[in-house]
Amino acid sequence: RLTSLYDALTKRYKLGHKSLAVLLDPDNLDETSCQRILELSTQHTVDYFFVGGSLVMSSHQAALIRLLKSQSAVPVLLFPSHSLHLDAQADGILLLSLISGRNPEFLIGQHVLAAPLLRQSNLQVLPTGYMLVDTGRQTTASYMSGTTPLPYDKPTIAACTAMAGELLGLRLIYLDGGSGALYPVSSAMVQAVRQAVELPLIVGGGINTVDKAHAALSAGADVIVVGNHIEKEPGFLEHVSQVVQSFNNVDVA
Ligand code: 1GP
Repeated sequence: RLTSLYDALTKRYKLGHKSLAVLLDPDNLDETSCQRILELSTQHTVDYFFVGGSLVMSSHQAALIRLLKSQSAVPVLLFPSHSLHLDAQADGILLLSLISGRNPEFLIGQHVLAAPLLRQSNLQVLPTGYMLVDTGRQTTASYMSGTTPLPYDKPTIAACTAMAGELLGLRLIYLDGGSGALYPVSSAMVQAVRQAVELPLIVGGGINTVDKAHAALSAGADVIVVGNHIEKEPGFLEHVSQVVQSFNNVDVA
């Protein structure tokens, strides 16, 4: 089913309008940082909260989503690593198919378990081709999914993978260096994927300076995701939000 969140995202992509997603990992976030992030998100543009992590304890996640929904109008999207991580309090879900890997469990298995629950819920579903990229050290996501990430310096493989995802009907591509990556996905890879598909492109992992944010957006990311660095230093939210807004000269109705 197409959804209003997806329609809005596509509209922004077609207008070249860039977005910021702040990833909150329920297991890493302390309450003080969370309150500070919420406060900053009322002063500086945040387009999405992504909630998830590779080792989520669901009680923490439920409490976090409840807090976000009670204090903020920013849409909350689940960024699940497992079908156990569904939560109907969120607005939507990035339904990730891990197309960089060859583990059927994360290509389709978890989705089969989740499908009836998703149908019963009001969660907006955003079918997403999820691509993990090798960025210098094994990330939790790569280890937990039992998959080999895309080689860092092979943009063509990334482009063909994204193309296959688009042909299979996925609606978004998420290129991820993994949480706390030593360095982000290369500009060459972001550009190659951007040129290969006509889908909104999300890029995250290791974006911890304004220069890295700028590089990802310049290379063609439509949405950048920042997790760790905002969790550690909430003040970075202001700086990265300003970088995103500097790209947005077109008004979106
Ligand atoms: C990880 O893309 C996200 O899945 C965000 O990564 O925590 O390194 O910002 P960071």
